[in-house]
Amino acid sequence: MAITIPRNMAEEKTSAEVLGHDFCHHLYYSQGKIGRTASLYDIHMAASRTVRDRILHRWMNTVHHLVSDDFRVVAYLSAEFLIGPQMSNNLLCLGLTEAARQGLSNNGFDLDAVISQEIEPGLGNGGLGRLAACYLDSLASLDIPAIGYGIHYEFGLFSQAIADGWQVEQADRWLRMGSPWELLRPDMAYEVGFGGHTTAYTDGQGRYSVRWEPAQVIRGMACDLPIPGYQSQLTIPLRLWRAEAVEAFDLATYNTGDYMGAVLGKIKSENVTKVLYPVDEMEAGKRLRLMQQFFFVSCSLQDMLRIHLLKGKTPEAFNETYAVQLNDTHPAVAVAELMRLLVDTHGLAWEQAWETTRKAFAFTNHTLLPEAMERWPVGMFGKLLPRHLEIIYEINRRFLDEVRAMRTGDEDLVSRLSLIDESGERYVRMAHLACVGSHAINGVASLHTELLKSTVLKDFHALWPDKILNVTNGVTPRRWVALSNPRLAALLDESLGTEWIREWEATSSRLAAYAGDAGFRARWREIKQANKFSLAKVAKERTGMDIDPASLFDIQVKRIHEYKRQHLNVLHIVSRYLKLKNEPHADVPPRTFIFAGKAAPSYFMAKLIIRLITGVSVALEKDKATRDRLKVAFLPNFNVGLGQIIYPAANLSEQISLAGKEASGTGNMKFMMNGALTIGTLDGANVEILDAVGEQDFFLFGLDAHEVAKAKAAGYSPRGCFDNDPILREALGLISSGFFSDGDGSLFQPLVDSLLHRDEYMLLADFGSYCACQERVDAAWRDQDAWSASSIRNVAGSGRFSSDRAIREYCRNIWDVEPMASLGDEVSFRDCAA
Ligand code: 26V
Repeated sequence: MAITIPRNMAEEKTSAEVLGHDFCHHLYYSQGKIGRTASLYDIHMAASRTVRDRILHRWMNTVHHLVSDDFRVVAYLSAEFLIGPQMSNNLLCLGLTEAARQGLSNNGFDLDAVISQEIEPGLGNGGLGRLAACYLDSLASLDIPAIGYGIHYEFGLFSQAIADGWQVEQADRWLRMGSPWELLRPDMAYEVGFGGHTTAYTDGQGRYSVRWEPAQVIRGMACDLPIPGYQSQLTIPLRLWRAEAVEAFDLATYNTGDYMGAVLGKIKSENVTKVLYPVDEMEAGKRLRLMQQFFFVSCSLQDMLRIHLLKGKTPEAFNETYAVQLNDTHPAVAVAELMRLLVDTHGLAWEQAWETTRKAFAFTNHTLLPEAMERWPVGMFGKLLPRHLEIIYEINRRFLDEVRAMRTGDEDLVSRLSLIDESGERYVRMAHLACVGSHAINGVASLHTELLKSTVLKDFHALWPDKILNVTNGVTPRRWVALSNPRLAALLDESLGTEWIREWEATSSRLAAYAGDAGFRARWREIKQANKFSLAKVAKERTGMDIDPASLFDIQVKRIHEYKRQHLNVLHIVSRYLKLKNEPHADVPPRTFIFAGKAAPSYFMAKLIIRLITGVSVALEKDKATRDRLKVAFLPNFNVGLGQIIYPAANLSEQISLAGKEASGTGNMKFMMNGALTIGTLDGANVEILDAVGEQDFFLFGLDAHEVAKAKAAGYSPRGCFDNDPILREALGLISSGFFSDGDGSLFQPLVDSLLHRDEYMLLADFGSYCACQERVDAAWRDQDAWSASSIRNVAGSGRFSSDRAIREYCRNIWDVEPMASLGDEVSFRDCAA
């Protein structure tokens, strides 16, 4: 007999009493503990499970509709999803924060203590992975049918400690306590082949066919994380694949007496999803990285095809069921894998399969840096994926024939466009594969898209003038305002009404009217002040330093990279220090410079930049005469959770990359939404931030991208800047003297030399302009009322940087998908009986 329980019971149980009761149930039955013996870990697990129960009903319904209804689903393929802490976001989405707080408190527990226990999954390097997470949030909140596909890394990005001023990497064991949010599905698994060889044969109907016999097969198991939308009916699955051995134990080997050998295969298979690669210099020889990419792509496409066929559709109609987005080139091998599945497995003709493939895929490019372009040595690629290499050659042959037909005689063009780089050792160019196999290519900010069209993808743009589009990045106001800045959120509720959380793009501009209201400005300042106190407390806990919330908080947080120019920031700090020493009575408002960010473990210069920041921090702290007016703090282990504390506390946002190098930036948007003013170059989305607020509310400096290109073409040499600027000479001299390195004059020499001899990122060219701009910041800061008004106008102007706007553009211009109409409650707890 079916269980007689009301429909959606799991969802209706939202009162503090029932939440508290169910929490106790999980503590007792899932954790095997009672209140007196429960650790914080137990409480956290039981609380998370209680919340997960409430997500499951929407999730089950979403999945039911995804597999049974006839509409196009977005499949977002990304090697990284940096989703951040889940508990507080899930409570926010479900509207359960206060009930959960009360329910726990009724049992003597504290929600904030539970939240602080959570270990965030660090399954991404930075901007690209976090963007994918913001997009899932928007997809779910806008009721767009979607699924995220990625990799279930056992170790995420390393966690960062600072020892003797240096970065030290530690393994990120995010799963050591288990992950309460995920659902493991051992029965949902696909086999993925590697290596071996191909054989051509003629099939029953006389058609040329190819069979691939891989040498190794690895199984991918689905690990699902639910991504609820804000007050929405939808919960999107984030399906991450974990590698497993097909056979846990090789009996044949075991029988020869080789026990260790018998388990070795299992270990090797599991290695595929062991660890996330930190973006380093792109090293083409990383075979395991290519294995990771193919592994997750193959599992994802097999899963999509299974669901598609389950709907009773034909393989060639795959693109009607899925709009597949390639998040950078990491999943680009999907183009070849879908062709293989359609042609080899499902017997489609090449032309038909190609049409389906191109209609299904679209590709986002996230960088212009030449060293970041993914390419694989042909030899390695062919050994690992022999069938895919054949397919790529065939795609290339047909594509280049088309090119030759359109541009007869231009063999230079042909070799520039080719999927294979044959200028030296041969490489497969993944960006070219993605471009050719997609119906749309997009950049991530206006300037970036224009530079794509005029530089790295110039030839493609000439060939297909309508194919390259711009979709400027966005960030979710749920996590980056509502969750991270509850004080501001309360003021916004009061002044704009609560719909700003769902409609940031349409509502934020209404704030501008309040910039002229003195009472409002005063409250605005109080909120910022309180947020600065919160950050100061965290800084004290994590570094032991006292930072003064009354000082201007000038913050640069992002991956450490020479193109992002954290060392330009440092050069200015050193020049400021020299000014305070040379003119002790100068009227310079107190500032605290805050940095955070990780350096790739093998990126020597980036690590040396961290060492310089910590060296300057220590030296300035020792100087009693200046330390109350000038301070530097480096906060270790920047991640999503720390970002949530940092962005709301910023007065000034440092976005100072060399123009033309930062594709978009998304931290710049998070700062802006939280009322920081930006000091920045005309790079990435800074250009659009400036456009949104106007020059009076933005501190602009430096060369623009055209000037950079011109200066480089003219043979830029940093020497001239050095010779002409006494302040710069003095600042570099102090660094070289060992003043920031306990007297060791050689420590920072590689950094100084690189600036004096090459200065690839043109710090010296922008130094003067940057310092002058920082003086304009000082002047502006002196008028606190005007600063607050500008801060309010920045938040007001940030509407277009909501990821909801970005996702609507993808839906309209690239995916051709629409929000789901209201979902029926097709499945519920009641359906459990067979
Ligand atoms: C990769 C590599 C690898 C080789 C050495 C240097 C290097 C530098 C950067 C990268 C990252 C490439 C992909 C990426 O994360 N891009 C970031 O994507 C964000 C979201 O679109 C965007 O806001 C950032 O500007 C962009 O750097």
